[in-house]
Amino acid sequence: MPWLILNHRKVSYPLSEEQVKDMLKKYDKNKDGKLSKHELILAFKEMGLHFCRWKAGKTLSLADNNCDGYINEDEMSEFVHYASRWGFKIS
Ligand SMILES: [Ca+2]
Ligand SMILES: [Ca+2]
Repeated sequence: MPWLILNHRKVSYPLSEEQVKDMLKKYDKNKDGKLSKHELILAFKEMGLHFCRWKAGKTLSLADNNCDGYINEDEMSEFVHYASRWGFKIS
């Protein structure tokens, strides 16, 4: 299992893949079990990332395997694998 460190307001702490998924699920505002582009933007903003809109679009183009325009739980795992480029650090 990958371990991630999220740099958020200068506090770094290790995160497992499950913890990252739990964090993302909190932003599933309409509780449909998947993240829309709008929900991704909110999540990235809260995580303190820059270029949230661009990253939300990028997340959909990279991780949306079934091309329905949403990120479901399986696809969140895809996100975790490349999230290290965006201020997440794999220790
Ligand atoms: Ca949703
Ligand atoms: Ca999808």
